[in-house]
Amino acid sequence: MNKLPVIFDHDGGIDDLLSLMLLLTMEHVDLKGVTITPADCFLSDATSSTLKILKLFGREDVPVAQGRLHGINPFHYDWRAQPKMVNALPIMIRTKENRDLIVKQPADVFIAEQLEQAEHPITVLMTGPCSNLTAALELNPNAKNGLERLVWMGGAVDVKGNVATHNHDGSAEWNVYWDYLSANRLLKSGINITLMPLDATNCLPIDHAFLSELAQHSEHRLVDLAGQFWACTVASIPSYEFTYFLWDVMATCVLGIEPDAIKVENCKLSVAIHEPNEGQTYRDEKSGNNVDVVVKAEREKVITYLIKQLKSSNHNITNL
Ligand code: AGV
Ligand code: CA
Repeated sequence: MNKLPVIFDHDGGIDDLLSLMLLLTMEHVDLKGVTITPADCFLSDATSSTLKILKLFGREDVPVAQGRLHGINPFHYDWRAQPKMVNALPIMIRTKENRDLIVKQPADVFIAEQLEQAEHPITVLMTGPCSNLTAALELNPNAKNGLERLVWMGGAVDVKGNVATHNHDGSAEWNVYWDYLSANRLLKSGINITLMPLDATNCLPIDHAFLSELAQHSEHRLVDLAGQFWACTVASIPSYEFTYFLWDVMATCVLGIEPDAIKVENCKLSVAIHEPNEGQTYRDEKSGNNVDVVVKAEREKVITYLIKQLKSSNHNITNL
């Protein structure tokens, strides 16, 4: 079987780390590298969690590159600190990280090199802001040829966003908002994009119903560990603005789930770059760029797929 070559660019949030776990359960994926954006996390925490999850899955062959680029709108410090809880779980403390996996190149340079040298075009899965990939494509004009498609958790097309701050009308989603100038250029670059926006992820809040469904399967060690990770997000519940959703994990599902679980619509989108809606991803028939937008997802199919995958890879987990 020809495996799907993938680079995973994430920003260290709890669902980014869960996405890494899910990705590592996918037998058809050939993970070429993990790159980190220091956005909704602290770089050192996110590096640690990444290395430990790779170690848990026995994947000390996967290079890890750290990002050096910072966005315009920093994430709240409370949110950036959330993943510290994950790193404080006993299993994560016990698992020793292998820092030899960290490459010397910064994330943007690493991505540019990987795309340029790709034997088969690479799929980039991105669950944070897009600064690393945009920079990579601009560093090296050949890099674009090595990119099969980008699957990105970001944006809010026909629903409200999740940015709630001064001088903003609330229409933007945070991953786009953090570095909206890069997002604007990325859409214009003409690459193949599948977007997983809030429109689709809103159907899966990390609420008690979801956590209970997961808990029914927690005799499987990886499902139990995932449940522990998600439990670290519940301080966000049930606040109206700050509910946690399955965001990044749903974007990761796109790589493996049956196509009938999601509804994709080709839309012309632009990214706003001025107040009061900078970072908004809006429909723009006249000058927008083509993007495959996941407009809807089947909640139960996503949960079933997720649990199936987590169960399937039990044998890979070493020292739980
Ligand atoms: O907007 C969703 C993105 C996802 O990539 N992130 C978190 C996910 O990793 C930002 C975000 C929005 N609301 C949040 C976020 C919250 N309440 N806590 C932490 N991060
Ligand atoms: Ca994220």
